[in-house]
Order: sequence, then C-alpha cells, then structure tokens
Amino acid sequence: MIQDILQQLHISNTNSGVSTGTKWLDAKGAAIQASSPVDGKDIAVVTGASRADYDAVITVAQQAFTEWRLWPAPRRGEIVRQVGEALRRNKEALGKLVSYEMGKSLQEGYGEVQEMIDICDFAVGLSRQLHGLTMHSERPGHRMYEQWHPLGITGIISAFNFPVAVWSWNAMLAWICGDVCVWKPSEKTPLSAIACQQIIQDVLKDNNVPEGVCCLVVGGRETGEWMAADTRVPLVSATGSTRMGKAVSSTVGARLGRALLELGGNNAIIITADADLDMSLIGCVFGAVGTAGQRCTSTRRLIIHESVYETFTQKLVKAYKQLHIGNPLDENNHVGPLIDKDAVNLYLSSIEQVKAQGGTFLVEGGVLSGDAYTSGCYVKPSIAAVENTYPIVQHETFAPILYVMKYSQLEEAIAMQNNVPQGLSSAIMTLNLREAELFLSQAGSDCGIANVNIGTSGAEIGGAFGGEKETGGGRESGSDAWKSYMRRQTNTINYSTKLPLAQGIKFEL
Ligand code: UN1
Repeated sequence: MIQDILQQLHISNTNSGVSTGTKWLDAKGAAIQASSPVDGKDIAVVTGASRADYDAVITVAQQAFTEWRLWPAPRRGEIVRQVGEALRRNKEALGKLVSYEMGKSLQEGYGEVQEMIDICDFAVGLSRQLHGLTMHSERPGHRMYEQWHPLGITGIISAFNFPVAVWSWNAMLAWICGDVCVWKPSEKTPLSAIACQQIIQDVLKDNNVPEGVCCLVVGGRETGEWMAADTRVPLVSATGSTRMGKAVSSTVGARLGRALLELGGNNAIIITADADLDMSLIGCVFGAVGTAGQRCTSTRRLIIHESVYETFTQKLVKAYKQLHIGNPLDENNHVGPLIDKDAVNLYLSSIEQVKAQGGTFLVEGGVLSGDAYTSGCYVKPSIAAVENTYPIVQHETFAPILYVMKYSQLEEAIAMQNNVPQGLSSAIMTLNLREAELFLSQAGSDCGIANVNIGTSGAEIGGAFGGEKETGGGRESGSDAWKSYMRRQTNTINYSTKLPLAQGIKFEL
C-alpha cells in the first residue's frame, strides 16, 4: 500500500531534498535515510542541501521576492486557493504518508492535512483583509495611516511531529503577505515535505508563480543554523524544542532579525469538583496519548480536585486499559509508535526519573515487543502520581507519560498550572461559571491558549497559536498572526500649503 502512495506523491527511492518550487536541484549535501517508526523499514533516501545549494536557493528566493511582492495580495490568495484544492485531492495519500513516516494515527494524519486545507481557506480570505489603521493627525491638512508591506524571505524550521501542517500555517500566511518561503523540514520526516512540494508544483507552474516563492532545503541542524545567521532571511519561524528555540533566537537576535518561536509545552488540565467527569475523560485521554504524546499541545499534567481524585483516576486507569497500541495505519489502534529509538530512550529515562524523584505509577509504562512492534518504537502510555515540583514534571518529555496531582483550592490549582517554565496550552474542566472565569482571568492561566471544557490539544487554525515563557512568545496561524510576516509602515501626508511641525515646535527661517 505504501508503495502506491509513494508513487502517487512522486517519491522515488532516491530524491533531491532541495527545490526552488518547480525545479529540483542536484543536491550535494548529506544523504538522509528516511525510515518509518511504524515497521522500522527504510523508505527512501533524500539528499540534503550543501552550503552551496542553500546559497543558490536563497539567491533564487531573493529574486522571486522582487516579483512576488508586486502581485496583488488577492491574486496571491488565488494561488493559495489552488494549493488548498490540490491538498484536498491528495488528502488521503498525504495523510497516509504522514501517518507512516511520522507514526501518528491515520485519523490524525488526515486531521493534519485538514489543518493545511483550513489554513489555505483562511489565508484566501485574509488576502483581502491585510488591514492597517488610519489615525487623525494633530496637524491641519495632514493625513496619517499605516500600511503593511511584505517582508522578504520567511525561513521555516518545522518539527517531525507535525511534518506538514506547521509549514502550511507559516507558508500560506507568508505567501498572501507577499513573502517567499524557504522551508527546512525535520530531517526525521523529509518525505512528507517532498510530497508537499510535489503536490503544489503544478499549481506553481500553471500560474507562472516566480521560481523561488516556495523553496525546500532538507538538512540537519546546520541548515537551520545557516538560516538563523543569514541576514537575507528577515524572519525565521521555528517550531521545536526549547533548546533549539533558544539557539535560533539568540542567533537571529544577534543580527536583529525576527524570530517567531513555537516551542515546548507542559500543558495541564484542571479537573474541578464541578467537572463533568465522563466528558472530561475524552479530552484528557486524547490529549495525553494522541500522537503518542508528541504534540507540543499534548496534555502532560492533570491537576485534580481532591474530592474527585479517586473517581477520576479510576476512570483514567480504566480508559487506558482500553487503548489499542499498534500500527497507526490500522484505524482500530488509538496509539502509534514514538518517532525513533532516541525518543524511546528519553521516555524510559523519564520514567526512571519519575520513580527516583518519588512518583508512583497508576499505569506502568514500558516498551512493547513482539511481531506487531518490530520497530522497537512502541511504548505504553503511562500515568504517574507526582508532585508538580519534581524536576522531571517541570520538563517536557515528548512521550505519553501523564502526571496526576491533587489540589484543594482553585487558586492553588492555577498556581500549579502556571508554575512550570513553559506556557503553551491549558484547560479547565468545570460547569461552574466562577471557576471558569477565574481560570480565564488575568489572575488565571498564563498560557497562550486557555480552554474551558475541552482539552489542551487540537486547536483550530482560526485562533492565534503559540504560547508564553519558554514556549517562545510567537503566534502562528489565525487571528492577526499574519502581522509577523509583514513590515508596518506609518505614513504621514501633508496636503496643506504649510509645513507645521508636530508637538507645536516653532522653526522659522
Ligand atoms: C504542534 O504540536 O507543534 O493544537 C502543533 C494542536 C494542533 C497543532 C499542534 N492543532 O494540537
């Protein structure tokens, strides 16, 4: 089955990982072996970008920008509309490839492609709404307003866990804003990136989109470092670990470029005494085990009111017993593998640390073995009772380990929720208006996302996506996140016959 999909998406046994849109370069960088955590099999080889390849791509992108920025924004929107149509036609194939290369469940693979389609629709509308404000000047016969102009090259560094959607949140907005994009996907999921490029190639060709608007540079960490240090790239949007984000941010900051960061989360759900427990269960379990706990929005902590702690943890344990772990392409399975053996080792080491720091397991973890698990990447979702202050609980482990803890007063629960270095997503389960509003107030959650009666993961594209503190402060996707991809210009126009100075300053010759 996977062979058919590779064929449909024009992926060969050996592929160039460097493209300027419709042209694949004869890449000269390191070869990357793409493999699947589903069955441990090698899929195909991708040649990454050498420094010279990278520079060649940036030159083409710079040239493309001089043309693309002149296209009217709604015309750029029309290209994005056609990209959305191409994604609709390829949703099944791309969703399956994402599921196979990354290991998330097929439903989530399709869901990821759906997020891409959704952001295309959003960006098409937005292409007619890149609004600036007008102001009243303090001077007679003067007009003031602001306008938003394209910025240049947007560098996109994306992670393995959302190998295609995160690129599209950035690229679709950047394009309608008049920017050109250079994408460095995760070296763990290069084929999904190549497939995207193949899918939209015809749209670029059919519409004579300048070569260089949509570039791909597969590569390792050094490729991201080139981009971060490159003054030709005014904006670097990076999704991944806090460690990576700090490195990108300091390099981009040192040259006073712009970094848009979407980094780690340590997301909690508060379950109050007034929660609908049965309903809450779905949000908590999906949040914790969906994508095998490898979303930046995954639920890592449950802060449960002491009066419902026993009942709710019992429900959780029962639900975990019903989870099917296995090949994510089989729709009967809820949980697929972790991305690779390194991730498995991090999971195992975190479990050891939980134990060493005093945690006790309500559901034990472990690596699965046997015929269905030959890749060695399948692990058991686990639940541990902990204290919020344990160092391991303060740390984001990208795996399905769920921490549970008790509280008695809501203020204490909110303090626990906030008392971690990260600030991405948060939620409260309650039918009590006072509790919900306190959680959402300025004295409530300190996260970029705060939900009531839904979980921490699975945000819609219409809202601004991102978080505070070590999550990096960036906002992608919906709302007015587009402003990050443009430069603001304030214009004052004097149509009078005099030239009065602002602030009433007198200056006469
Ligand atoms: C990520 O894990 O990097 O809210 C993105 C969610 C998805 C996006 C997650 N819409 O879970």
